[in-house]
Amino acid sequence: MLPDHTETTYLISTALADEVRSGLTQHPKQLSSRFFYDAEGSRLFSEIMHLPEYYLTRSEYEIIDNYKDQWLNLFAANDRPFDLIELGAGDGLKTKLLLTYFVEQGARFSYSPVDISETALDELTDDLSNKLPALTVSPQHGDYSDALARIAERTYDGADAPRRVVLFLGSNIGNFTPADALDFYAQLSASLRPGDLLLTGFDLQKHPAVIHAAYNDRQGLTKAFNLNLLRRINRELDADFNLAAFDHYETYSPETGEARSYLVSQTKQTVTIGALDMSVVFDYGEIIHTEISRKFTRRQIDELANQTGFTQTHWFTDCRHYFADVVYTK
Ligand code: AVI
Repeated sequence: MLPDHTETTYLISTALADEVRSGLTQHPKQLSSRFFYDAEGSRLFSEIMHLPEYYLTRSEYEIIDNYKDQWLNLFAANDRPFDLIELGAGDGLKTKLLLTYFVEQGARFSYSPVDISETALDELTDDLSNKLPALTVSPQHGDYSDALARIAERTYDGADAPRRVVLFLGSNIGNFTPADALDFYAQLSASLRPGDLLLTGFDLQKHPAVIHAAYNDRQGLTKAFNLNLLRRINRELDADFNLAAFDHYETYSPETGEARSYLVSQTKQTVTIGALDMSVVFDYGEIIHTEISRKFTRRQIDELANQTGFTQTHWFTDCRHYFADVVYTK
């Protein structure tokens, strides 16, 4: 039996059950990083964003701070109101900087953060209602396909209809395989109208050692983040993973631009997953692949737009050229 908490927990547990059943019977074993973000996983990721090695957040913060006025001119061109839809908003650390500036400038816009973590979304919404009470916030709990469906179903009438501006910051796109990224952007493109915008944060290829360190920090927070997936499976699917018997291992290939995270079994062991009535045998050193974080070249970013019906119109980068926020126009 699956634990019966709220309806939401039940739905996610069902998705997690399917993932665990299929992922741990494959060779090599794998689990999707989309299950990292329970309350503890979201908390750990917020801490990762402050790590000295995790340059991504600081680089993108610098871009937003430097170009927020240009972004506002772009989003509100011809004084049109806009709907800002943020996919994977998380704790909104960087977006708050943008929202505060837009509100101060008297911009006419609403904000819809979408996130898979209900805790992160509740905290963000509470914080915004305290700090920016005048802002209209419509949070949406769900994954990216729920968000796509919502975007597609929004209908607007009249000459003053808001333009849609979709934000997909933080290199969340890097957690998709190339095929899934193409598919997702093609669907996004199909649900937007001419003139709508998509702004994506891409982590750029750079010295491999800089990238490798970002996913292998000295404090061990990335390790804890990765291992937390096993803790979640223990809690939600009545499993008995011994976290001390698994290690975190990271690779970065400058040839493919992929950082990959693994959990490694440090011993030969059998794990029982009560809710699935299943046991899983791990050999010495056997891995579970848990995450891909892709790093992009400018050419790949151009191609993604060209192949999915967008036109790339603006490119913003930080002073080290580590990260780029790129605007595609529909
Ligand atoms: C959310 N995502 C963009 C992060 C990344 O960099 O791939 C998740 C992460 N994994 C390990 N550290 C951070």
